[in-house]
Amino acid sequence: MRIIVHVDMDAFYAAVEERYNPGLRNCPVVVGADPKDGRGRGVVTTANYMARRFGIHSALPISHAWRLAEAARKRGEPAAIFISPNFRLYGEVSARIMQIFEGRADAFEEASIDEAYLDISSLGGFERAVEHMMAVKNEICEKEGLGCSIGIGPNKLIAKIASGHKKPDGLTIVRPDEVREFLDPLPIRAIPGVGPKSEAFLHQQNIRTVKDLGEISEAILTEWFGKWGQRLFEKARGIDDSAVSNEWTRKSLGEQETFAEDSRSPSFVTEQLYGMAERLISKLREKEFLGFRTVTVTLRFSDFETKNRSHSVKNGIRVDTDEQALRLLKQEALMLLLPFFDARENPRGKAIRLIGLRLENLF
Ligand code: TTP
Ligand code: MG
Repeated sequence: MRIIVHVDMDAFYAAVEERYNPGLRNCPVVVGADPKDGRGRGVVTTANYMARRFGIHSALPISHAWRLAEAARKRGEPAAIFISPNFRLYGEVSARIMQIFEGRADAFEEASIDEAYLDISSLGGFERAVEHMMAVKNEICEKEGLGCSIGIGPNKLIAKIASGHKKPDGLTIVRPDEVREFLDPLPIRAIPGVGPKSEAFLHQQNIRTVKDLGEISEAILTEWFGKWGQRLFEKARGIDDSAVSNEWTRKSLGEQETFAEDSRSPSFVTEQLYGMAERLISKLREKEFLGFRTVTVTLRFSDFETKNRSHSVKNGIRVDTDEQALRLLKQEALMLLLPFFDARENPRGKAIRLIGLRLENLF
């Protein structure tokens, strides 16, 4: 079982400003361009939660933010304080927080200046994961004086949506058997990658919640969005196999493909896998790697059950000097694939929906 965490710092730039300037505490804080008494150009970078109550948020024109702050002040609210960003400071704080994360996870991925994914699967259960993350949250609060929101789930997609679920200072856990009930009622915009354009288009089709989206066939989504439609189909079901890693491009190289129709044909699936093997070997050579040590085959059945099978070759397979590299890779891949066509890995004879091939431990 995978246990994946997404952490997102609360009102990050504004919170850092508050930390280093105690005079700002309990004040609405807006970080961004100079408002110049309402004539300023540029936008809000971020606002703390007090300022957000006035309707001020990231990307809002600073002149607009200034008017909202003035209106609030006239209603008797505290005056908002506008600050120009100190990016160097935010970068330094971010680097220290990332170090805390890195030391507290099996694998870690810096997703942006104030966001990270942690793979903590080795803890073995969600209760222990929650305790662990509460401790990390406390550590960040004590050492850096900052708050964050945390999502814990079976993959990066669910963890990311969960961390935004209760903000600020939130902790949301979505266990594997709760994914459906968690996702269904959410608006489609909650799915990472669904921006204003896709949202407007889907609204026109009367698709508003993730549940609505889940009822649309993959064929239709592909017709509407091309390849992204396939990802959307999977996201609506809470599926995401991507690994938590800062170096996925360097440490591994892979491809996966969802078939136009589920398949039970060994020759068809093998042919697809061999095609990937050929492309991956060329890519590896293109990128001037010398070789790889581990081969992983990912297989998803028609019911979405997904399995990964890996095999490592002791001294690796070299692609720079070994003419046989492609043949050896095909052999490795086939050994990993074949059990899926018999009782060893597929006793009920399910059809195959997706196949993936990944080369890891590159050198
Ligand atoms: P976010 O995590 O999106 O925002 P946030 O941390 O300020 O607030 P919260 O997570 O509690 O909703 O972005 C992190 C930082 O990135 C943010 O503090 C400022 C910066 N940022 C921009 O520069 N421009 C933007 O449009 C956004 C959204 C953020
Ligand atoms: Mg944030």
